[in-house]
Amino acid sequence: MNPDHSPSVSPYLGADLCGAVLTLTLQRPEALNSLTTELIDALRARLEQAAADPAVRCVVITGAGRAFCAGQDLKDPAVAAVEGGTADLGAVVARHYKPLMLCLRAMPVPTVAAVNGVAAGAGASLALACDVAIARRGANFLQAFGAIGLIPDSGATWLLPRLAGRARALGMTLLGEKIGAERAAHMGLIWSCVDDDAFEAEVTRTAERLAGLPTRAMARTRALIDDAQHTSFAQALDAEALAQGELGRAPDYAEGVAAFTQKRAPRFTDR
Ligand code: T3D
Repeated sequence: MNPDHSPSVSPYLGADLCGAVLTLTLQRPEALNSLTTELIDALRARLEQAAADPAVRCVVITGAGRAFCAGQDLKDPAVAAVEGGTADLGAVVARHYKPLMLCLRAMPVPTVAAVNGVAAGAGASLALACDVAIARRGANFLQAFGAIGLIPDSGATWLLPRLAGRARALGMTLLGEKIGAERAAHMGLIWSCVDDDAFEAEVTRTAERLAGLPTRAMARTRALIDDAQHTSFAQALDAEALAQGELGRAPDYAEGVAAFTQKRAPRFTDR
């Protein structure tokens, strides 16, 4: 492990750098890794640290124990619904969830959600906001918001229709039924559903493969695909030309072409 990543900013967040892959583990298994405001902020701080560290070329987010993340910790005093309903959830979303999700979507390296178990509420948003989501066959996704009188947040209203379409987004959020990993993969919510005994190896294989790719191009690809959801075809072509111009001047392109012509494996180092 890289010593820079050994001290934890929160006892509830593990950070382990193995090669160029940083694994961040939500560590509140007794509460299904539900998110306190402290844990949300710690996760964002770790992501910011990783974004600035050239040694990190891929980030994996996972959960300890049987759950990935059960969303907001409903017992956290920060969200306590006092009688009369005066909890300021808007402030929690704006001050804690929004910065976390923006940071995650702007990472300069690929992100992987290793969904080891249930991903509910904001926990599902966290998984679905990663670039590649891989789930154990026994995992499931739950839009838990409606059952407690809330709307889907942490980007869920943006992510769900884009990933699965409006009808499925509404079905999932209004009915609030658990979606198993296999169905989630068929719906296009996640990249893949993997048998339990093959899960860890598949996450490692995928993360190491992503870490070996030209990360700057990966991050630009994510941004272009997200932006293209609300631009015209012509605007998308312009944005692609601009990005390709920049990437063509970056060292990874020269390395990629050199490796191809010399029939060797490329060594990408840019970020
Ligand atoms: O600021 C704001 O609040 C707005 C932002 C909201 C974002 C959100 O995420 S809202 C949605 C919050 N999440 C939920 O509503 C999910 C609540 N949890 C569940 O529905 C179920 O726990 C699961 C379906 C996820 C799993 O069910 P199951 O039967 O496998 O486990 P369990 O027995 O319900 O839970 C095990 C323990 O974890 C239990 O504690 P105990 O009784 O053993 O001491 C349970 O209380 C705890 N736990 C589970 N989820 C949460 C939680 N504790 C706090 N907060 C949770 N979200």
